[in-house]
Amino acid sequence: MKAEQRVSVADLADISRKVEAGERLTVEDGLRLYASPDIHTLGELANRVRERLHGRNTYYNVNRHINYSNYCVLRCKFCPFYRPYPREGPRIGACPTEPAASGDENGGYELSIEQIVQRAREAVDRGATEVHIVGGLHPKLPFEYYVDMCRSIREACPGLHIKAFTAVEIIHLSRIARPRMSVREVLERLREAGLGSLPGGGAEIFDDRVHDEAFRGKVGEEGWFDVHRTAHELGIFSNATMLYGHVETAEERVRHLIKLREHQDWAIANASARFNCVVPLSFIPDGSALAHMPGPTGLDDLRTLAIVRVMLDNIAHIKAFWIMQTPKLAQVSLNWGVDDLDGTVVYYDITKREGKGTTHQELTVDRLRRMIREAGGRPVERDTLYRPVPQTQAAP
Ligand code: V47
Repeated sequence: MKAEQRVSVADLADISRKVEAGERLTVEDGLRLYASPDIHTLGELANRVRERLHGRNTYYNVNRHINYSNYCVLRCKFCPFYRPYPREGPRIGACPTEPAASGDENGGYELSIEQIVQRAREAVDRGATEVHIVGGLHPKLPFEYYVDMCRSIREACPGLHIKAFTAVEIIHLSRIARPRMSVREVLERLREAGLGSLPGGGAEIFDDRVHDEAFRGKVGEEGWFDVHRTAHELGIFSNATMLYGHVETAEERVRHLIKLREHQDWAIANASARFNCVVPLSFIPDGSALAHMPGPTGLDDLRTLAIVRVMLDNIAHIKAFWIMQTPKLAQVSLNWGVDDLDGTVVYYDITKREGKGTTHQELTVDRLRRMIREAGGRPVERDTLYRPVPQTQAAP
């Protein structure tokens, strides 16, 4: 992404004054922050907002990501995860990366409910408070599979929070349910079965040009907000994401953020739930149809996390998902506006920065706490709804 024009340090004085006074930043302010070489002033501004909200508290969670299947009817150019559904159907043991699952030689797989529950049980045994479950838009699995998934996890692990299904998956479920269901009905059925909240995935960049270039065919802005609006009306909390560093411009990023801010204003005034956090996702080109692109640099990552913090004055938490930003940069970002790290993770199939062959990607609690302390933060284990989790033993 190009910074269209350079802005000098002195030029940020009026933006600093606005942030100090708690005033809202405009699209133009966001663009000037993107164009400024003064990453330090930007970091200070973002930290001022972060400290006003959270002091030095820095949140992390003990969680487990479960990706139930990578079969998907979509072909998003940025996504390295999807696989076409095989004509002859998946076979047990055929997928090299998930040999225990039904799959195929191309790396496609789908997990059974028993396998998902087993992973949830393992997570609880290791202290997890949350499972984060998402997958591709599977062409064959019936609606009952998803309801069964939530119900079976809740029965096996009653205290575990189920954060599952992006807005795009929820719309897919409303289309495959027989008889067809509205988004509201889908959310109500899933909540009855144990769903606790929605993750923020699938938002990408809210812009028609970017949509047509990078994820044509996928539910766009209107559908994404419709699902989150309905969830918030029903009292279901959710998160929001922005996938940055592919074909979008700085202005498209800033306008995306303003749309999230406008929705949050509406939710605070009219609904019983809202966005808990924003998760800026740094594009990883490897293995995607955009593999020729460089992806964001470290400075672009830091700048974006900080800009998200100062633009979104009404969303409590900014989360660095270290899988995307790397643990090292995620740690640095704790002094550039970020107050939350996701998480222990353990396994993640959608993207991987380094090393092939295994989807094991884990940070231990000790390591997360050490990263936070070294950055001058006070580590706080939180649950999905950002309530502190009582510590059973003296944590380091
Ligand atoms: O929706 C796909 C993105 C998302 C790539 O809500 C990619 O707490 C980078 O939404 N490079 C899934 N990103 C992840 C997600 C998420 C992660 C952690 C926490 C939360 C939360 C949500 O990953 C997808 C898509 O936007 N994605 N491909 C890629 N190559």
